[in-house]
Amino acid sequence: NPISLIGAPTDIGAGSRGASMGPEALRVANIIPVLQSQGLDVIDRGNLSGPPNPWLAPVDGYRHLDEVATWNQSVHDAVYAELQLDRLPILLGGDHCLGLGSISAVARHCRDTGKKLRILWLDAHADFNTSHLTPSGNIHGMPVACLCGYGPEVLTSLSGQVPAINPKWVRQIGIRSVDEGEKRLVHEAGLDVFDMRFIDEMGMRAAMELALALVDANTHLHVSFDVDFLDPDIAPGVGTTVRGGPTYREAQLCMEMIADTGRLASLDVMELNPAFDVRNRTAEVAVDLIESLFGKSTLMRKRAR
Ligand code: DIR
Ligand code: MN
Ligand code: MN
Ligand code: MN
Repeated sequence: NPISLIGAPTDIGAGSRGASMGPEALRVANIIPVLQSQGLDVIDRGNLSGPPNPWLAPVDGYRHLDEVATWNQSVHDAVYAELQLDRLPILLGGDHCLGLGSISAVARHCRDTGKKLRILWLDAHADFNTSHLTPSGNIHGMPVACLCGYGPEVLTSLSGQVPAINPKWVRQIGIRSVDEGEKRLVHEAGLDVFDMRFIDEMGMRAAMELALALVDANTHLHVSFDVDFLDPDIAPGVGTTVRGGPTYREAQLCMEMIADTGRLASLDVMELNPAFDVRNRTAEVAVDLIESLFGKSTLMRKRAR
């Protein structure tokens, strides 16, 4: 399908400022020509707008809940409109709280069309906090929980149905930072987590084979790529680095194996924070990986798997 880029320049759900500059950094790193070089038809819809970041302390366990809801509603509407046009939306974040609006739209679209939804959540973090569990009040630590129905109504109901998704549809890859209470809820909800321990022991290939095992011709595959998924050695430009992430090669393999399914139908590229970056190199690594995700491979391959 043809691609639509949607910029969401905000850091409304994050713990540090600067993810609002992410969409432009990805454009500067040539995301559009790189996708075009893969033979794809690309339209840049420009940036959404929304409330400024008032940078206030949390209230009842949430920072900026009203503003987060407003931003997510406009992300939802923009992503849903592209899906209805049979286009493949790429959300350029922005912090990861906006994965909620994006995936709520995808869930609604899958309900409309009878598609099976699978979500790959590539992240250092599980993003499964609630207002009671969160150590920070930052809503970028809560989108997966909200999608699964754990959260305030204004965030859980964006897709038109609560919960928007079943936790069994989610595969998390690269996880290495989960808060104490969050850990319990992840297990209780039954998320499928391929954490760094799993990847160390079994390898990225085995993790991705299992994560993609049930993807079939009727599957809408959504990838939510938090750039802090990557090891900070190759991706310093994020607000919350966590040591011990996937290397450049492991991340490439992850993207290539997703591309091989041919089922990628929507994408979020989130948490890129140019204020922490070094000469835009994290944006460039992210764009390299996106190129693989959309089918770049070194040689023509006959199912090497
Ligand atoms: C931490 C950090 N778990 C929190 N979370 C995220 O504040 O909830 N950082 N998502 O990117
Ligand atoms: Mn569709
Ligand atoms: Mn993260
Ligand atoms: Mn995240």
